[in-house]
Amino acid sequence: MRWQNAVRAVAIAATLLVTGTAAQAAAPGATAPAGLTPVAQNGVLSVCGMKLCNSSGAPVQLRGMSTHGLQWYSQCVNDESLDVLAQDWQADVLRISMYIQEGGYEDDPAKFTEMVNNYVDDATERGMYAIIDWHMLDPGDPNFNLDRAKTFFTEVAQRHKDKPNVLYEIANEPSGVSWDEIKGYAEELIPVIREQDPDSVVLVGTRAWSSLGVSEDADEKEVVDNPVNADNIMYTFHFYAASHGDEYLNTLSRAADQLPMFVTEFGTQEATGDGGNDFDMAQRYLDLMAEKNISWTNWNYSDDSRSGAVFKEGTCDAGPYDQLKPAGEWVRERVR
Ligand code: IDC
Repeated sequence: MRWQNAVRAVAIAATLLVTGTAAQAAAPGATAPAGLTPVAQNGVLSVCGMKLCNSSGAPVQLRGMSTHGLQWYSQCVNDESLDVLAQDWQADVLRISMYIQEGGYEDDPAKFTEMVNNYVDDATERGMYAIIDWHMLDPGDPNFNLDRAKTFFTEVAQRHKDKPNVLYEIANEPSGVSWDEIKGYAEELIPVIREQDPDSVVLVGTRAWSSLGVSEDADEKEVVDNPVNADNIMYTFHFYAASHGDEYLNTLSRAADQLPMFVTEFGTQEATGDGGNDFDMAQRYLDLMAEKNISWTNWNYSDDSRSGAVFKEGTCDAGPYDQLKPAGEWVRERVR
């Protein structure tokens, strides 16, 4: 097996070498020069104004997929399925979704940290960006997991600080908690990450399941008026097209002119991740995100029975990874 490790090391070195020349990155949105991966093309990302920009300072829109919870569907995230995501889907980014509760990180921190680290390496080898998603969900107050988050992010940021392609998402979906509490959490945790990795982009969840407050009768103003005190950060917005209509779409549209926004989760179906697809509404969101250069990852890259899991049930038993549900067909076309 030692030669395989050697091959792997050479592959990583090659990726980094190409990335090193990313100062001459091609215009974003333009077709990538043959053979250049998204990371080789764009290098280290940073927030410039309200946008995400590449190492030459030009706005980029990343498009890709989120895994399902690693405690349930890591069998869907393997060498073969990641090759499909990188090469066939031509995804720019993989969101690595690590739940904290529900059988996730809190039960076995070492195991889940190792899993995340390996998936970051897998994305890196394929020239994709990697979002490390701290998938807190219930309880909805991110401060509940603050100590765990400090431990975890210290470890992963130390491990990946020299890579050009890692983004840190510090709170998937806060709920039942004020923006002040979320902001306080972010201002405690971000310096912990920056101490290890000073220049990576950090993504901050917003109130009410990352709806910018809309699902709890607030809106983007509370963030605009009282932003997190940190540089190089973006705020997240999540939507499920069959549940979240114009009020949500308009909020995202307004917010994107005043705040750096990243949609780290969306579905074409209901907020349960299941039910019928509303492709018309989903397309309106995609058009808006294209127009405003809002990056996105779709939920989710698994073969769960729900309509929002891209693969047909049983796909991950043995592949191949071309057995897509309707939502999978639709989103693959749009990632490409
Ligand atoms: C869903 C999963 C489902 C799981 C449930 C509770 O698909 O298997 O039982 O979470 O953990 C979100 C969340 C995301 C949800 C998804 C669909 O971030 O964890 O996944 N969703 O309901 N926000 C809005 C929708």
